[in-house]
Amino acid sequence: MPLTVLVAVLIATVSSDRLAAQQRDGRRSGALNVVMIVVDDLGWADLAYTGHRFHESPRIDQFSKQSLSFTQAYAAAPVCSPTRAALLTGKSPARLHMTVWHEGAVHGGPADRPLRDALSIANLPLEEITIAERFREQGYQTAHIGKWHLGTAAHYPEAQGFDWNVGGTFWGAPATFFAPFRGPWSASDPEFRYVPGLMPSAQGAYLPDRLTDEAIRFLRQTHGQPFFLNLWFYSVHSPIEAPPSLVDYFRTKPGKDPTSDATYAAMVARMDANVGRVLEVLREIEQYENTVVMVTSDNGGLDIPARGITPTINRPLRSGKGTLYEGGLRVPLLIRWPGRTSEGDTCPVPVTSEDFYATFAEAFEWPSDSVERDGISLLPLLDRSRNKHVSDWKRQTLYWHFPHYYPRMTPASAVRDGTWKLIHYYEQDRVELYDLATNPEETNDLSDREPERVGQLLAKLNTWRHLVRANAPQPTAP
Ligand SMILES: [Ca+2]
Repeated sequence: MPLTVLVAVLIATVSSDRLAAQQRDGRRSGALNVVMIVVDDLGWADLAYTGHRFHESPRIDQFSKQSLSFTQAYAAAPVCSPTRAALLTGKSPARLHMTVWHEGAVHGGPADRPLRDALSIANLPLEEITIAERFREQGYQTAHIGKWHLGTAAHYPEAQGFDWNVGGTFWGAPATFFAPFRGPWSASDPEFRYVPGLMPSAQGAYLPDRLTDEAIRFLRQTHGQPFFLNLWFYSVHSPIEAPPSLVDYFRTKPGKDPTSDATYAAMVARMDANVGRVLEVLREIEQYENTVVMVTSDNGGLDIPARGITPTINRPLRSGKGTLYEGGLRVPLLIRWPGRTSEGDTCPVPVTSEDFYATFAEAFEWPSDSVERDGISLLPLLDRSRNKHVSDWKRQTLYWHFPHYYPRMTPASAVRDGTWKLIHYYEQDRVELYDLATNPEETNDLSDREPERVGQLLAKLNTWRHLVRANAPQPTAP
């Protein structure tokens, strides 16, 4: 072997040995842990700190006082799977061609409407680079706990960078929130669902409690090695179920608003208590000051009946899950990043779940690659010295693509540019235009009065759809 090659090999060996040693030793200097908590279907106004007057969320409210609260955070999509895929990859659902939830992609949309749903993939491709894979490359222990909903078994969390998977399957919801967490989904869809990895559980144990038990078990065995915990609660998605004593508490709680549901309120409260348990354990293992903690949701609150219960309303925002109105897209987002965010701070800049990959990539110095992604790093907004000065924030435009039917919704895309938002409906090629600065409720369609602005925004939307090669719905064959 020529000497130069030998030297190169030795250097490479030493470097990889050093990396391996660092990984064995555990914590590299300054390596922060990351805990990402996603609450399924949690609405923008569902928490006390975001203004709900009946629900109780003392632990997350307290956490909001220690973190940076984004007041205009958006989900990448108005339904589950696409937002989750965007969150893990930094790509928009349109670019991923994953624009509807898993079962919706498998079964396709309704056949009796003017359009057929656009094609959507049902499984997050293994070639996609996830944040878990990046963390693991850096020697992190990685755990996914809870809802996954990103593909069949070959695409489960274990295939996307997670050492642990408790509870993650291709289903978007459990048959029941009570142990043994299994059974047929419904009379019309008798598929037998289950939540793996939680047995034994006491009869009647409640799912978010058990998932949190497992998250805590993971945290306690990290022993100083950096970790990424992806805790994706099945709460507060349907079936709307909660421990009876807690439901009774809310049923008899004074001041109950007729639009509030006691069982849903109990679901929110118990999820909140479990978020509190995770934060307590982080303190107990002396990692709270060394851990980035995020709390968010994957889409707006469900404001239509599920098994006879209407879980929530997103007022003053319009509509809810499955639509491109603000109620379907806006979500709570809290980030506590030791050394960056300030306690109790708020940030009004619009951000999206597509931004998390780029944020971690910058903060943790992940290797650059040639992958085209959509999000941008939120670090300038997090840094305490700069988050009051967002005038240098360059991004003005956000896009959504939901070319599918959903109750109250026909296939559509949307663009937000500054404070203006245009929604384009494929049926009848129709648009709506709102000024969110003066009308965040989206009740005053200005498209007839602002034809020039409509033209500009539609051109932007069309350019973007072309750029990401978005799949469009097609006319139903005669
Ligand atoms: Ca969801």
